[in-house]
Amino acid sequence: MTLNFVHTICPYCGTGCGIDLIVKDGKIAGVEPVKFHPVNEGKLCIKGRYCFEFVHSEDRLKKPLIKKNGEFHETSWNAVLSVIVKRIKEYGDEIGFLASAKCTNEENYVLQKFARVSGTNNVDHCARLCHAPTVVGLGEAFGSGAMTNSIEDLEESKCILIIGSNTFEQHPLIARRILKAKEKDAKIIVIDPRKTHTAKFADVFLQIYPGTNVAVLNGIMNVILREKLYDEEFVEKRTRGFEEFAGPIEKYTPEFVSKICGVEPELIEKAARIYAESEKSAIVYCMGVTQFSHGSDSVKACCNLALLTGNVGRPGTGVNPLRGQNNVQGACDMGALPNVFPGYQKVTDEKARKKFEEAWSCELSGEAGLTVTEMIDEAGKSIKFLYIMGENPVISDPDVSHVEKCLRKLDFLVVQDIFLSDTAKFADVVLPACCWAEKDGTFTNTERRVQLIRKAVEPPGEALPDWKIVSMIAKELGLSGFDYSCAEDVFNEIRTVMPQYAGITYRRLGLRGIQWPCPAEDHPGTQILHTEKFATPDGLGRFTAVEFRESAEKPDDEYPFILTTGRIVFHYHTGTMTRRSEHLAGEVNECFVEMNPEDARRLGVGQGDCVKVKSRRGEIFARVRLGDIKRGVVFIPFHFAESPANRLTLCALDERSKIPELKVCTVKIENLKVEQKWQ
Ligand SMILES: Nc1nc2c(c(=O)[nH]1)N[C@H]1C(S)=C(S)[C@@H](COP(=O)(O)OP(=O)(O)OC[C@H]3O[C@@H](n4cnc5c(=O)[nH]c(N)nc54)[C@H](O)[C@@H]3O)O[C@H]1N2
Ligand SMILES: Nc1nc2c(c(=O)[nH]1)N[C@H]1C(S)=C(S)[C@@H](COP(=O)(O)OP(=O)(O)OC[C@H]3O[C@@H](n4cnc5c(=O)[nH]c(N)nc54)[C@H](O)[C@@H]3O)O[C@H]1N2
Ligand code: SF4
Ligand SMILES: [Mo]
Repeated sequence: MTLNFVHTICPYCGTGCGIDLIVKDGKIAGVEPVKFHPVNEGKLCIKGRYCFEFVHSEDRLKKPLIKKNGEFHETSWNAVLSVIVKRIKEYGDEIGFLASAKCTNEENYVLQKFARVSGTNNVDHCARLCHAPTVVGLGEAFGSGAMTNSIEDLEESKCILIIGSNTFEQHPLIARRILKAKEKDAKIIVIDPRKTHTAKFADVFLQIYPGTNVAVLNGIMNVILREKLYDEEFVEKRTRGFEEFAGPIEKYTPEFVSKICGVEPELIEKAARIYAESEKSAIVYCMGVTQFSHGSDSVKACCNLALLTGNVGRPGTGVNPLRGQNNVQGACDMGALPNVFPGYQKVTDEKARKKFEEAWSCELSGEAGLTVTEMIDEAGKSIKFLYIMGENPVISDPDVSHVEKCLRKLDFLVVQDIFLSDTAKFADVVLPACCWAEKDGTFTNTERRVQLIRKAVEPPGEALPDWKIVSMIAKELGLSGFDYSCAEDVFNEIRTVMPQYAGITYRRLGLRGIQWPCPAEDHPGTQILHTEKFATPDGLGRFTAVEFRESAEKPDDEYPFILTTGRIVFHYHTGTMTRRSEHLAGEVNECFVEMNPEDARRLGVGQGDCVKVKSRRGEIFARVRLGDIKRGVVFIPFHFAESPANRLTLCALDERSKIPELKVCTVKIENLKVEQKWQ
């Protein structure tokens, strides 16, 4: 028997916990948390504990597949490469790419380079459905769209305001730090329509209606201004735009705001005083802030609040968007976005473009490309060929009936995945990729920590690392600059074009990783951003006036409930990985709709009953789960392909960031009375 321990990182959420995979005779037999890891300190959540269970699934993709007469047939790499290359040549720039926050930095770098060198900036990924408003809003206010402080640093805080984040279920090992802060007497404020596991630990809980964050945050700032609880010195020395911002706040009195968000004025006042009067206050936010047609405004309101009270640039403070996917921070850093090259250098900036033209020896387009949702909409029009690496939009995009219709209009669809996902079923060609345990590379977690992942086991069949597949296609097309022999080769190129990563080497990463910016090899990396000045052109933090706007759909007689969607602790997104895990699927394996008990009573339904949930886009079945959720609001997780929440959601976009409003749409609920099986 051979036994090996391979140090790597958990493949699920952006917390980035350090793990050792226990490899017995070439198969993963278990997981141990790394004791001295700076993020998880020897602890794991349940997903981390069982993160290896999908790796050796029988139904992993093992060979390239090609569709003929509606059926997939196994084929060789050579055959499939020549088909893809022939098609790419046919479509010129009518082509789009979806990169992947599940893949490594190296893989995302190679994919976006391939897209750009082939002449298009049509490259984007699931950050569009996630933290695109953070990249825009936090980017404008502070000059950088990344989490300002560190996970460990949260323990220093005296007040943590958690808005739109169910940290205890979605970032459990960050929640652990919040609990440690609470043990040291920090006050916890939670703003959420649901009394989540996170909200149960709150000292003050504001149970608002979905879509009313801007109102409640403006209300809090109204109290802070009125009671002169703000930090005048910070505002004067380190910010600009205060006057323009403060004027419009006047009308957001707690009484006015209370009517919009359904929370007592006294609670808003209480939250305002605790946040402003604590010596160090941190804001933690996630999808309950970003996934709205006004997502960028909510992010800016969070920034305004931190600037107003001088809660930036010190330990225990900051504005901390919790990045979702294991490598969504990295995929953004790598330029898997339509408007920026690696390192957030704008494609429209001539100097930046020249730099990349020189580095990659090619001509580059100076026009921003299309986003995920735009590429899907343009399918069959300006996009004829779509290449999807590690995303599953048929379950994860809003209004999936529309997505399916669009994918059918494509001339050619390539899907590169580890399983035959629901999206792969629409493909003309499916390419088998290695999963995280079968390759080397780096992930960048939510606190900007770049960390090594290491190959632990051999891939199934002929599956290859994503960077290798894309490089093979590029070379087959005759492009130069894709002769990488290993992931480290790619990383060494990344360092030369991205100042934030310039000082990072594989050797330096060791077991703890390094937090960017790290400009030189003797630089230790950066724990806290904006300590002396902001990353804006003039070094000042920028206030922006934001007004409350309503969500795209409002409840009416026909569709009386507000539906909000999200996650549970046991499952991950579209379920391709967690639903193949015996232990995780064993916990929860069917869709539910969380309802207020009083709403359920009026409908005549109870715990466990099967109901039909219907929106203007479609309908699904789910089982009733009673919970502490605002009256008139229901919650459905989007993990279950047989009852996809995204049949119901709509594609109303935030104008600035193009994120869809995944957290608010309206539905009706029908009591099926008789038990119906829907699978
Ligand atoms: N177990 C698990 N963990 C995950 C993931 C997963 O799929 N499963 N996914 C990862 C990813 S990619 C991401 S982005 C994160 C997401 O992590 P979270 O954002 O924490 O998760 P969600 O369930 O999408 O939504 C968070 C909260 O927003 C609340 N909410 C809804 N509407 C509003 C509103 O109008 N205002 C406020 N203040 N709150 C509102 C919801 O009730 C919910 O509690 O999780 C990451 N971690
Ligand atoms: N209604 C609703 N919809 C939502 C959300 C919501 O809150 N509500 N949240 C949104 C958010 S925040 C996000 S981030 C998105 C997530 O949306 P997606 O990224 O589409 O969801 P995942 O299930 O993570 O899909 C990842 C795919 O990559 C595959 N994969 C895993 N590892 C690898 C690998 O190493 N290589 C390759 N090639 N493939 C791999 C998986 O099998 C899976 O098919 O969903 C969004 N959709
Ligand atoms: S908190 Fe996230 S990274 Fe850590 S073990 Fe759980 S899923 Fe994995
Ligand atoms: Mo996400």
